[in-house]
Amino acid sequence: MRNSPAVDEGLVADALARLAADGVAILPELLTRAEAAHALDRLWAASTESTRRGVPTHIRGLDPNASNVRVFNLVDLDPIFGDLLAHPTVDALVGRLLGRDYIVSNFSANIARPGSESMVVHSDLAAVMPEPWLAPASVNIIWCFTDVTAANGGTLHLPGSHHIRTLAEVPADAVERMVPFEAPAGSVIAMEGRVWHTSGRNVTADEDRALAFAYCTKPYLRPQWNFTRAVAPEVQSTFGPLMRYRLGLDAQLNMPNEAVFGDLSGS
Ligand SMILES: O=C(O)CCC(=O)C(=O)O
Repeated sequence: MRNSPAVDEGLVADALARLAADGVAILPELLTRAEAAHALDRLWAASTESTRRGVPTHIRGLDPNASNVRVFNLVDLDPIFGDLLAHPTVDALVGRLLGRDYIVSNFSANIARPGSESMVVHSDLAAVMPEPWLAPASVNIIWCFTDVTAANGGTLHLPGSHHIRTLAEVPADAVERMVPFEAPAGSVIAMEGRVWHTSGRNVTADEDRALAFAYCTKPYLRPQWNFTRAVAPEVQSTFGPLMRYRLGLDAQLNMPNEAVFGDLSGS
């Protein structure tokens, strides 16, 4: 992943079209199965380290039971996650959807193990911005480290719900109308922030579903994660100017509006 491939322009254009139409897009197999399996190993190691540091992997109120394993602060725990944030095709996609001055709001994982149940129905934009939700202002870039299926807890989402503007417009039968994501390991699922969704139930006997969620937003939305506080200085120092900007590691925040200031990324 350190030597990432060039931007796949066709994939980006196709994903942007599907995001506009449906609110979701699958970018198949950006990682090989071997790379996805390696990322999964790193995620379990990160989970062990996070637990050792005293951060619980089950958050009461977020998931109904402890079969959902949550891992926070991925950027601090392993360099592989910073590499994923910088993946050229994904970076191009997010930049064209939200503007090149987008920021990373959060990067965490949810491993749905057998027996996991659905969380509360929500949209990710509703978590960081009051209604009305009128335009794309965030996108979740979901890295699939395992195959994702209806049975193993593929995220249930309501296609087209990026057109919902207020809480009052969320249909009462939203959950019944939701469909699961299905994608092979190594894929990225791009889910626009206005899409209403919930985690699926993992009804398999022995299959984990491991997803890492890189939540990206317009630069004026306060991030969910304070990377400056959460990421160790020696890890922060490994990032170049663009990633430092995306993670908000420098003194200035909420300044580089391209329309006013031009391209400040240095690229
Ligand atoms: O794990 C999933 O499928 C969805 C998780 C989610 O929506 C969340 O953590 O906010």
